[in-house]
Amino acid sequence: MNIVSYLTQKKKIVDRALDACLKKPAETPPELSRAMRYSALAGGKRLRPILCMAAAEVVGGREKDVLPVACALELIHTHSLIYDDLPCMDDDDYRRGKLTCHKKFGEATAVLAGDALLVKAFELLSDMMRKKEDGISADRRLHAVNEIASAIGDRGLCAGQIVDLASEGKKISTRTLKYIHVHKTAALIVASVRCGALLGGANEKQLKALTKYAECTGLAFQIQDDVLDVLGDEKKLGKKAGQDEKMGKNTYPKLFGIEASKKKATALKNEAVASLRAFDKKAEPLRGIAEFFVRRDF
Ligand code: GRG
Repeated sequence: MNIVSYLTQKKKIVDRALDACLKKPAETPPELSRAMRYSALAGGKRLRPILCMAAAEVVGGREKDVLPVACALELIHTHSLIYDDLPCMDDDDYRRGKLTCHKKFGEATAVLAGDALLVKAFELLSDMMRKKEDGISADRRLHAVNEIASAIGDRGLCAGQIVDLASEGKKISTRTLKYIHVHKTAALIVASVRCGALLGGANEKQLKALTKYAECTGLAFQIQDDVLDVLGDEKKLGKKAGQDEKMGKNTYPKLFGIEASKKKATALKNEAVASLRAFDKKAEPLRGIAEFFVRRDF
């Protein structure tokens, strides 16, 4: 399958849905709405929502039924990017080819826009809890919401981020590096796949296989991100390269070198693809996404 055209087509679906859910309600202050829309509609790859939809479809679910959850995942991801770029965190001026939210709107507005996007995500998720017509059980819906909440807080993104920040300029073990990557990046990727699978109707065995797939691709994604920070083209990346080195970040290339990092990412990709062996050709998008994660140049 042509994974690039698949991703392009799915991105359009997600972009349209995000645009609709971020239409400014009359009572929202215009500056807040502008900042939320600026960052959320700034042209990300939409990989987390696409993974969620692909995971639902591989177990027989329908894309349209998980689209609100897919959007919620992207809003959470955007929140994390806005925060990650703040001066108190990674202090970046560019993201997705544009000025970062705080550079464009100021720090206070960026923090509030990030918060409002995070809360909007849970608004979408709680709206989803009330739906009945798609036949998904209340138990599965609740499970999905819980997966997301546990993936982003003190055992997920926040945990990975705080250890990442505390490790800047220090020598850390391979174990700590893996902890950072697994929590700061892979956790949301795993939650995206697991939510799609749960809502799509996965049985225990399918959920286990898809979780393994997501853990491997999630880590491979961050390793490739580290590699791109060294080798990538700033225009394609839409942000400054070489930032990890500048900030004294601990990365796979820093600890093991570029070639070993690429090999590790490829080995993880192979493991991810192998975990899909029980699925038929409906799993082609997931296989393609795993390949894309380690071959991408943006
Ligand atoms: C979500 C409650 C909550 C807190 C966030 C700031 C923070 C805590 C965590 C930082 C997480 C972070 C930004 C990790 C990096 C992940 C990563 C590699 C992002 C780039 O993802 P892409 O390439 O970006 O999918 P696009 O722009 O395409 O969406």
